[in-house]
Amino acid sequence: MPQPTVSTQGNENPNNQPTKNKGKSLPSGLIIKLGKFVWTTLWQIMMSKLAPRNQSGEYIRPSSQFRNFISTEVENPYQPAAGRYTLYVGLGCPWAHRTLVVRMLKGLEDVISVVIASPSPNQGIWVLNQEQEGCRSLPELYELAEPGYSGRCTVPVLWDKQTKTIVNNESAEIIMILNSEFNEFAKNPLLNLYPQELKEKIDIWNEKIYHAVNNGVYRCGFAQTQEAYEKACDELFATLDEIDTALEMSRYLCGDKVTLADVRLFTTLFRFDIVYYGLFKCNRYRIKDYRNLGFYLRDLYQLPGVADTCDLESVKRDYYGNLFPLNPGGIIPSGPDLRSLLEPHGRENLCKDKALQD
Ligand SMILES: N[C@@H](CCC(=O)N[C@@H](CS)C(=O)NCC(=O)O)C(=O)O
Repeated sequence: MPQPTVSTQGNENPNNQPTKNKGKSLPSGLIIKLGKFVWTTLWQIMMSKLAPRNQSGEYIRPSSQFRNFISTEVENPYQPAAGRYTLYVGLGCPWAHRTLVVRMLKGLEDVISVVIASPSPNQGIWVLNQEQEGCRSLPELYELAEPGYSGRCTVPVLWDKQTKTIVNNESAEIIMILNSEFNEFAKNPLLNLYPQELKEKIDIWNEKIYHAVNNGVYRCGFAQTQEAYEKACDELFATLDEIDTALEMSRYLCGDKVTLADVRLFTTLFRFDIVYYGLFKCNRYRIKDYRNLGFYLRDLYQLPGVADTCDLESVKRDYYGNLFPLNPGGIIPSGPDLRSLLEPHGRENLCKDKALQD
């Protein structure tokens, strides 16, 4: 392939001889020391804004501030209705992704609208792809909902167009609302992702998986000391081992039916080999290296409509392109190839096969 010609004008050193003006440049040891000092100081300042930490350097995720529910209870100002509520999401965000998956599985695409936000690399905020309610960014929307709001402006947001406010900005609760409160309008009202008889099991998995996996990958990536990173990493991979073992006997986490526990795990697993393995240093194993997790991920990816909620390019762009302190050069990797997610997973008859063997 022809190489572009690079002008050497004013910088000629045709024989690659050592230059004579060596004495004029700073000694390289000093440059390295200075560079490290400046960069480490800046890194610490930027990380403290990006990722609140405790004294040990462990990432502490702030809790969500808007925690109302939609229901038919008479007193509740937030009644279920078609066309009244909007989900604000970022396609890279695993928490927002959960809400898109449940909206899709329940068949709520015509009932709850979606507005997409994208991270603005220089401002560190989510900007809306189109103006909504007179707002161009998520901080403006939060300000409209609660004047003077000073917390973090995160996606997902479940927005009420009628009262112009945020009903809820906690994905774990939004998916429960979507699962149970819109059945009157849903295409799949009979699908219950949080059935009474499995609640206890689902809650146990959720708690474990939130701490060690969903938030665990962030605890690895946003750790600000070696010890904090190692602790998070040990917990993450111990839990992935435990899940992998459980999936040997069971098609989904709680048996042969998909539940909210699977949805919550899915959006982290989908991003794992793409971003967490490299950018967040979760690199002991990839999901595809496990005996069962890789096929389980395929199984969930192939559920009707789920692949349409997955946007590989946005995931790569939002993480590698915007988490500046973790990837200052901003280079977005070219892989991985995700075509294998569409290949057979072979888990259809797992519960039945195991039952026959026992
Ligand atoms: N606990 C929240 C977490 C949401 C969250 O942290 N979203 C990230 C995007 S992946 C965000 O919007 N961060 C912006 C910020 O923290 O300023 C949930 O599950 O809904």
